[in-house]
Amino acid sequence: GCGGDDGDSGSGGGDGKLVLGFSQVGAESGWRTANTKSIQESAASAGVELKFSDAQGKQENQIKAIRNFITQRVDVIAFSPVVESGWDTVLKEAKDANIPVILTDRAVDSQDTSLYKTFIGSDFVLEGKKAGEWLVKDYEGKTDPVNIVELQGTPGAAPANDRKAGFADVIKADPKFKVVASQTGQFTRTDGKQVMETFLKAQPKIDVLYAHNDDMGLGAIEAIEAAGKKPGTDIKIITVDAVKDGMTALSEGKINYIVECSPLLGPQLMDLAKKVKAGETVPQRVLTEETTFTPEQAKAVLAERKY
Ligand code: GZL
Repeated sequence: GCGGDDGDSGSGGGDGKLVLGFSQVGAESGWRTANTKSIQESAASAGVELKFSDAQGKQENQIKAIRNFITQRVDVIAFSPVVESGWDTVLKEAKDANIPVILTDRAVDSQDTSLYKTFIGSDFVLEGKKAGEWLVKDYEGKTDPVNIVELQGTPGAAPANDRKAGFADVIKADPKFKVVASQTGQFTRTDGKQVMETFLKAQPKIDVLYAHNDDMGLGAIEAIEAAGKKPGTDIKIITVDAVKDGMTALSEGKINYIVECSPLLGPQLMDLAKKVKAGETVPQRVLTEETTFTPEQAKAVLAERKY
């Protein structure tokens, strides 16, 4: 706090810096580590004092971190909710403490949108639709059954729920598409590999893998190659994120299509935090810019990719 003993000097760091408490999901994927790097680097260059907490994928750790930020009277709280549900109580505590909250990356299912000032992140349903649209186009004019296996993200997480829904909504247009197996791979390479091994044993014929992120797709590629099959040829693969390792596999033709999900939310987060602290109105929803990639497009941009 400042020199004069005016009791609780209210929010703000000693030197008037904006103090931002951030609760991160964990470090489960290449996307997550790139997202953390973006937030930490942006805070430093924006002169924001960042209190950063890693929840190791547990909601109770995020709730604890948010309560700590309230006790420390940070200026703004931001977090990426590991799952959609169960946030109303702690968000009401932040509101009662008059500390504004910003959602990043993933959404919450709270009906009361006064519990947070803004949500900056991707449209995950659209990402799922883009994945489905590529598949529909790739199999245009064909009539044989297309057996799809799906590696879902973390159960209850917005990207897992929405990428599944968007994809299903598009492929339902043609009954030749059948999701013959769908299971969580927790957004990690390890689990993606293990679940793909069980799919390969259980399914007589797999034509396509739809993985909700690159990391699970990369784990699945190891299982597919260990089974003596060619990823991208014997089994077509669609993933989401477009992190460096995913884009490398795409450029090699081991993945056929990647829907980008940008982790570079740091700069906009710092800008929004400053506006919120200054009491300026901010948009309720800030959508991230992102595109899609084919192998040819991946080859063209691989060298310049930031993450
Ligand atoms: C999406 C993000 C997801 C990524 C995964 O915005 O929440 O979590 O797609 C990450 O790679 O684990």
